Amino acid sequence: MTRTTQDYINEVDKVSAHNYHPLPAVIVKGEGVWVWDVEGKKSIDMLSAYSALNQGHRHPKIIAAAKKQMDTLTLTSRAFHNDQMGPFLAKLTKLSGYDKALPMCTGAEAVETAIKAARRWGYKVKKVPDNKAEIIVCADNFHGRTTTIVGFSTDPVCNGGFGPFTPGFKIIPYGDVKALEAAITPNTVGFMVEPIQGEAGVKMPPDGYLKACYNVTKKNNVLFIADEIQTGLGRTGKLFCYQHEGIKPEIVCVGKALGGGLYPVSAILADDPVMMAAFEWGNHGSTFGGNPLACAIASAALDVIIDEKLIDRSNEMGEYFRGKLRAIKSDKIKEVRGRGLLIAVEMTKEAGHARNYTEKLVASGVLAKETHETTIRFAPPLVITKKEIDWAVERIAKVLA
Ligand code: IF1
Repeated sequence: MTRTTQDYINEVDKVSAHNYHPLPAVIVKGEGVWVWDVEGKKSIDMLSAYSALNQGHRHPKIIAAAKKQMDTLTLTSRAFHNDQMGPFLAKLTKLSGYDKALPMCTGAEAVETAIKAARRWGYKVKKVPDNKAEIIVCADNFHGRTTTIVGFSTDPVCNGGFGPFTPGFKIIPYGDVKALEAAITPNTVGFMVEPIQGEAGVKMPPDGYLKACYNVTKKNNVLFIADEIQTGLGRTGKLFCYQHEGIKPEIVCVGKALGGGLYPVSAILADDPVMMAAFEWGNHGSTFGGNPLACAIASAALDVIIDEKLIDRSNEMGEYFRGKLRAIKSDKIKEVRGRGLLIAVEMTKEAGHARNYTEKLVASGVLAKETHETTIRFAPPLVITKKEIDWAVERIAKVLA
């Protein structure tokens, strides 16, 4: 007997921890912006695995690179060198304009690496007294799920019952430069921020915020740490979202789309004065970080972003998509906002919970995800075409009208 969507969901409910509440689509195949579910239904992917699929599902060049590497060498650990890590990091650092990169696997690991780097730099270079380093973060942040990271989350869903937490973090409101200025002490080593807050609901700070914060950190000898794990690699119409404000953070966290939709690959980027002060032989690493398969995949993932001009596409298609969404006549829509192809439709409070709409969207063939009560996020692969956007908007309009 063929198994239905509900059969799969029932099975997962039985054997998986109940740590997630997925929308009811059981996906079996993906290609470009399209996915097919277990019942053969075709849908357009408007979430892109939270921006990890910027290059689309199973991009042929990335798949080819992965297959080639799988037939050659997959894992050495950092106990030995491999021939893929150097070329990949050379490409990544050249593209981003940083001296060095440190490869890890998940976004949370990159954030943890950035925290370690900032602290070590603080003790060695800024001469902060031992164990006194402070890092400033923003309310409503999302930087990952490790105990240290959820410890400075302001979302009780993320950290409730998981304490005690790592000390050394201060939380200030997002979008408030004065609050940053006031929170800095002689022991502050870093300010970590998402250029646009993804999970908070594609929350965009006031124009000039990043630049003003950057200037404050430079005045006070504090490292600016940009979490570009979601906003980076073309998602917002620049390679990195911070480039919209012409700054150069001391540390950048990248992940998600660096793995080309295939494999978890993350990294931090920094120039020598930070990276060389922070790390020395043996004080950081992982079994899988920088493995040859990851590096071959990530290298191809970067090539696709550049060769297919996905950064420009993100800008162009984002503008087109937002225009189409704004043209939907519905008194339930409060606002359409975003940058590049990181887009949110904010519903009115009266419209009811956004989950009601994402469930209907999924039923109509548009995979999108709500964040919190009133926001629907649309973040398709950057390879999306106008025709595919039109296909989606036709359905979105029906659901949101
Ligand atoms: C989940 C959210 C998105 C991130 C930023 C670090 C990480 C993430 C800015 C950690 C991860 C993911 C994780 C996933 C859901 C998702 C998410 F809704 F939770 F916030 F994208 F919007 N920095 N974001 O967005 O990267 O360790 O996961 O590789 O945890 O439920 P990771």
